[in-house]
This record gives sequence, structure tokens and C-alpha cells, in this order.
Amino acid sequence: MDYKFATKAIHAGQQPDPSTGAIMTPIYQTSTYKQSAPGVHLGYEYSRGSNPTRRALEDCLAALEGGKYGLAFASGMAAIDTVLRLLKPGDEVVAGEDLYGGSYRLFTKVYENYGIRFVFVNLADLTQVETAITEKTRMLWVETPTNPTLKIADIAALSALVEEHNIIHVVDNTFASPYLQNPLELGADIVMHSATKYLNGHSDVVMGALILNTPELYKQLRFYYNTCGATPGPQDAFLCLRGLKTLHLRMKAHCENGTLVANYLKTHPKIEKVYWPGFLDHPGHEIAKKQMRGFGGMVSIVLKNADLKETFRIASRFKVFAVADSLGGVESLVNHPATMSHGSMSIAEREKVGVLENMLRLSVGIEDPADLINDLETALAESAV
Ligand code: P1T
Repeated sequence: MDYKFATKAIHAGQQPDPSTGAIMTPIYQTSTYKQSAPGVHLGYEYSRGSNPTRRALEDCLAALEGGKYGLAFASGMAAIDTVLRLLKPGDEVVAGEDLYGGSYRLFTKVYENYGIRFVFVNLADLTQVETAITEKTRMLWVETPTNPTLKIADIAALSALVEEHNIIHVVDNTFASPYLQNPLELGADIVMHSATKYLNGHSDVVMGALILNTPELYKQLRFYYNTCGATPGPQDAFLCLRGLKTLHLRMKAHCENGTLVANYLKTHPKIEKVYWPGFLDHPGHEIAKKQMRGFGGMVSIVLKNADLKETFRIASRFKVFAVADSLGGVESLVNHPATMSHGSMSIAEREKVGVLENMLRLSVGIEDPADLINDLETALAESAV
């Protein structure tokens, strides 16, 4: 039966434990499984390759993204690394120029050493994407909304563009979560998540995920997943499965608080620019409205007339927002992309995409919005308090 999102978030991939009736999927804390004879077993052999708690999570994630197959990884980076293993020396990847600094680092500092070429383009400009495609292009790497400048790429238009070229279209859906956006339905081949963020939602797990529909691609990715072995343990899988049960409620609250915070900041005299796709004048607003069901809780700001010292001073004055890496948890976080999430990019590379030293990225949590606005007001006030 095709259940609605909230029902899938709570039930997909899970049934009461057949041996006890336990409602919650048990944490199958086991590395291996008894076989009645070599090769004769109940579907599980060794936990690197599969584990029942992880399987429940993978099935739930697949259901939420509208995909057939889900794979969980020990981190978002492990999930990206596994996707890149599909490539061979000489292959090329066209990637958005504005993306998580860790993804950029993996592409340029690891995979370029193996003879894979990455061409970074502005994904909002379809002509640039088309021009970058050569007969060697095997993959299109899309992040939308982007980290941290919240640019929007048109997933359906990009799918149509790469379809005729036999290119694997991957979308990092971390910022939107499946509650707001389902790239597979828009023609993408693989959806990638840092499950550390909204999917888990409670800042207590580092995990990644891939979701897809194609049996052949799944077979290949599952081979690397088991062979290379960056799979998560059952405790983390359990926590993520539990976090998913409130994804719809949390995302609704993140979107509401994000709207209030973005609008408050837009007219603040200390703010030069606010990046948030919900604004009518955001260049990707119409596409966001078409492909997303809300604008999310990520808001980036550029401070007016602030140097690095002033930017750090403001960041350190928050009391509810915590200065920290990561995003997507119930608690509000503030990040300085230039030195934190995007610290591995050179100044020229990050400034090209607008990651300036006076930029702060807010992961708006689900605390009372009045407290969040007060916190922003205090931190941005002229005099120290
Ligand atoms: O941290 P990890 O679970 O390995 O996920 C990596 C990752 C991939 N894609 C996006 C869009 C991300 O934002 C991240 C992780 N980002 C942060 C830790 C950060 O502070 O931006």
C-alpha cells in the first residue's frame, strides 16, 4: 500500500519483532549470524554486508525518497566515496561549483589523484553544464540547495540534459531532506544524504545514505559497500531510524522557524545579504517552488562592514545558537563556512562562489522562534552584552 510521508517515516521497513512483538526494531548487536550449513541462512551472513537494524533503516529511507533501494553508510563522506568508486581513471565528473567543502576536498584531493577529472560549473546555468559535458563525462554531481549559499539547481532540467549522454545523475539531498524534495522523482539516478543532518536530526550520529531505483547500479554500489566496508553499526542505525520517525514534524518546524529568521534578518541593518530560497527575489525561487515542498531551515548571512574579527565576535555572542560544524539537528547552530565547513577550499575557490569571510551559516533549529530571534538580535547588537 502506498502510505503518506508521515506514515512511511514511522513504519516503512519495520514490523513488530516476530520473536517478541517489540514495536521498535531491535538493535541487532551482532557481527555474524549462525548458518545451519555453509551458505544456508536466514538472509544475514556478516554485519559488514547486512544487518537487520540497518536494513530496516535502509528500507525506510528508500520509502521516504520514493526509491527501491537504500544503502546506509558510516558517514555522508563514505556514501559519496562509494558513489565515486563507480568511476574509472580518465572519466570526468561535472559538479556544481558551490558544494560542501568536504565533497570538494574528496573530489580534488583524493579522486583527482586517481585520474578522474572534475569540472566545476554553475548548475543554475544549463548552457555551462552542457558545455562542460564531453564524451568522457560519466557523472553529474548536484547539490541543491547548496551548502552554504543555498543556490538552487533545476533537477528535472538537469536530468533531461544528461539523459541522452549516459551520465549518472547524483543529487546530494542533505539540505532539503526527502520531506521537501525527492530527486529520484525528478529524474536523478542516485540520491545521496549526509544522514548526520536532518534525517537523524538529533546531532548524535554521523551517517550517510544512498537511495536509488536501478537494479544494475544498486548491484555495483552494494558491491563497493560490502567490499570497502564503510557501513554503520546497529546502534547508529537504530538512532537514525528513531530520528526518522519525527522527520515530518521536525522539517515543518525547521521551515517555519527558517521563514521567521530569514525574514527578520532581511531587514536587519547589520546584514548585507541573506541567502534563503524562500525569498521572492532569490534567483532560484521559482525552481525551488516547483521542486521543493518548503524552503528549509538553512539561512546564510553576509554581515555588513564586518572583517573576520568582527564576524567571529558576533558568532561568539550567540547563546541559543551554538558555534559548531554540522546542521539539521533540533538545536540551532551557527557555522563560519570560510574556516569551518569550507575551510579546505582556497580563498579564491570559496570567494568565487560567495563563501566570504564575513559569512555565517545558520542551521535554524526547532526551539521557540521568539528565543531564536532574541538571540540574533543580541548577537547582532552594536554593543557587547
Ligand atoms: O559529515 P558527513 O555525514 O560525512 O556528510 C558530509 C556532507 C555531505 N554533503 C553535505 C551537503 C554536507 O553538508 C555534508 C556535511 N556537512 C557538514 C558537516 C557541514 O557543517 O556543512
